[in-house]
Amino acid sequence: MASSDHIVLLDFLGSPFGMRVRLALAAKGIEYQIEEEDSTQSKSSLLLKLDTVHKKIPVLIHNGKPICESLIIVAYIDETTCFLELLSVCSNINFFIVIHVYPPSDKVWTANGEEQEAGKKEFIDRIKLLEGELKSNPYFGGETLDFLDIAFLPLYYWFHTFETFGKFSIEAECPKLAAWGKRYGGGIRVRLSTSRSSAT
Ligand SMILES: N[C@@H](CCC(=O)N[C@@H](CS)C(=O)NCC(=O)O)C(=O)O
Repeated sequence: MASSDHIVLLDFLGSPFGMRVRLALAAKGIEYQIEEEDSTQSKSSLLLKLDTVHKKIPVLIHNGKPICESLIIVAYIDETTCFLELLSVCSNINFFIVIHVYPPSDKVWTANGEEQEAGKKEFIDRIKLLEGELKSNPYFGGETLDFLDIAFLPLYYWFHTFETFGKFSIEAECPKLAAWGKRYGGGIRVRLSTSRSSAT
């Protein structure tokens, strides 16, 4: 990606998947415009045109070319820039864990009774795996952040929701992970403006 490139992110505020892309763009220092979808309205014609299969945000538009699926977009950003090799230190096991931690997390706050308890147990088991991967490092990448930091951090902003609905403490279950979230999630500055671009 060159500084003259036209980069637009189709997203809406609060989406953990969109947040992955914002984090990757921020980590690389890439300037971009945001085209905000209104989650309370029907899908925009732009989204329907760009993601004809799943019709989901985020979509990154690089010089008019759409790229869909948050982790594919993060990989694409990494491959087309050279400031920081986010993928180089990411193992397959990390990739597997982060993909499989999202589905049970939904059940913690949307389900009830046995289904919620099962989701909670599964979620805690998986974040414990992540806690193990962190070891005693500040980031999953060691001294610098890597793909797993970016792929997982958006879920950190939901920790309070999971704890409130699931009635448990992530800090008690995974103290290192909670500390990682505070350190990394509290310090990062991601652009959250809602300015509309002229992308069509
Ligand atoms: N696997 C996709 C998931 C994206 C996703 O679920 N996006 C949600 C917003 S958080 C969406 O667009 N939902 C609209 C829908 O399901 O129709 C990714 O990682 O990009």
